[in-house]
Amino acid sequence: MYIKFTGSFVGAVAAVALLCGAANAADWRGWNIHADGYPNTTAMDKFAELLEEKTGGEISLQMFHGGTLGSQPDAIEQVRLGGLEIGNFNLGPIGPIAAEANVVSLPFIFKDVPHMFRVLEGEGGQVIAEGMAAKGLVPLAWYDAGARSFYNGAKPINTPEDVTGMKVRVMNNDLYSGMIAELGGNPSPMAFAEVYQALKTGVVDGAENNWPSYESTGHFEVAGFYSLSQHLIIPECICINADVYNGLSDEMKAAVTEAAVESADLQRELWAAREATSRKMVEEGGVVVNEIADKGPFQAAMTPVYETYLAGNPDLRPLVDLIQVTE
Ligand code: GTR
Repeated sequence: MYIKFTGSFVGAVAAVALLCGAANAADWRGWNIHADGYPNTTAMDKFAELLEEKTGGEISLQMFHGGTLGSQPDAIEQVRLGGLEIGNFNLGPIGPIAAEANVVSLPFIFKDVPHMFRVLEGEGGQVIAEGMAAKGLVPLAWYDAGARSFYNGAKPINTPEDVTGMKVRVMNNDLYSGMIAELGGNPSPMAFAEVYQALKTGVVDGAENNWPSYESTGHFEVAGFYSLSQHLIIPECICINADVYNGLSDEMKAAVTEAAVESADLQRELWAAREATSRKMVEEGGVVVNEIADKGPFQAAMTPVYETYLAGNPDLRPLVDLIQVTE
């Protein structure tokens, strides 16, 4: 068989793999919380396809969607320990493990999604990625998860006082519990899969999430007031077990990263479209969308959350400052 090695690096890898057969093939397993048709699900499937293609079949990835392999905090541990190789994770539940990554969970830290990506693509992203890698999770690429806002069944939220006494589901992260407590509410950390029932049965009064998750989970059916607080803009990653990643040749590392970055490009495109369709869908379903005229009081109430974070991580003040001065 004659194979011409003049193509791209990826072509060369594929050719070498062909010559060697699939003897060294690695079978990876990946975790994702979302349902079929969700941007992340489609993009992770694309990642699996690209991974196989770009490594010439040396690496294959079987994706497990819909959180079938467990809750997000458990899956993060699994990837850190090597029980799973890959996950599409929100940085929220990674924050308690890697303090650098927790910076993105400070309410109102990012002005908007483009600001978040500018930070991630610069020195701030480097610091966050190194902090995560030191804890066993290497981020290969960043996904978009939009902005999170409050929703509940009883009334629109316009001021922090409207949250007073309200039981609000949050992801597992003390910063989020602190955020709700500073607004006068009662935080209720809970797995994503349990939120629908909790809202329906009144175990919680409200929750917070982006448009696509609010819609795809059916939360809008049981909590019909969506108030645009946009208090959190949290990135997501395609994250890989650090030992698995570090054990790859430079060529394989490049192929794996290239597949992740192309998957992220697709995810961000699909995300933009889905945000609009999800919003339209829930509005047609009767959801009352509430613009908050002045988000200032919500932001002002977050000062103690920043102080707690910085008191526990004084060395991360430059990272917070860097994000705040990034245009
Ligand atoms: C979604 C996110 C999930 C999960 C979920 C939650 O927006 O994509 O990874 O973090 O929110 O609220 O638990």
